[in-house]
Amino acid sequence: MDKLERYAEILDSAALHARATPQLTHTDPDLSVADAYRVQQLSVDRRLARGERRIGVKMGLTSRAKMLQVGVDEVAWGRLTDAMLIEEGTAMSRARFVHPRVEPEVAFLMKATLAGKVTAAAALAAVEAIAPAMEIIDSRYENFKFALSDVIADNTSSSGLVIGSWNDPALDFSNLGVYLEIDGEVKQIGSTAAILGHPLRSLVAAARLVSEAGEEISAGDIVMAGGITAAPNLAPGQTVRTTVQGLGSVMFQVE
Ligand code: 0L1
Ligand code: MG
Repeated sequence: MDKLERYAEILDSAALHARATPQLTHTDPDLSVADAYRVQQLSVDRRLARGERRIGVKMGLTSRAKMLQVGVDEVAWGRLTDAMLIEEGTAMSRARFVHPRVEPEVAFLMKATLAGKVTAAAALAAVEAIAPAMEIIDSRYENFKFALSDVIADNTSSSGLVIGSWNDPALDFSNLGVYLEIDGEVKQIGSTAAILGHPLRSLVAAARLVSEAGEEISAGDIVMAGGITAAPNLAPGQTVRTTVQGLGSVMFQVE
């Protein structure tokens, strides 16, 4: 087993058993972004080998605040599988995660292939529908701390997603108000414009980055556009709801 395969096994096992692991860059400070994406691919391959199905991709580090926090000026992406889906209105088990947090997002459902360098108009033409959504991020690293290569290798902390009702993408979704409530109390307020100025820019970036990895976004795929606000911690007993102006609400519970 080579080094990158070993890293993939460590991260996959940490996710599977909900046990935190030390940052890879603590012992391998020169781990490159390219090698980190290879680790991500190898760890997701292990999920697929267990029977999980690829359902799309997620974009991460899409807001200025997150980029500044991690010290980068490029977005990152991760791969989504069906095992990460949490049905809207149901409960997720806190025990399956290391230290989960929730991000309000919007999700795209694709109706056509999107690959390479595309315009925003071409990206929009490939969208079947848009929905209010939440991503559950759960870094597999101790104390939720990582460098860029660490988080990319860790599938950009991707661990769960909840999707609300699908809407016609013809409505202007560039600057919709968003709020995240926990137990009926508003915890975060933002706008879809926090996603790179317009969520379509995230889709354009996704098409480019996924192509650079030799893959594509296909019809039927879900693309999570990226976090809109800071991500609060999740704890058992909470009811979590995100509302996106004009798109509706999406909720889940934590048990
Ligand atoms: O989806 C995201 O923007 C999160 C990317 C990874 C950084 C984090 O875990 O906060
Ligand atoms: Mg996210």
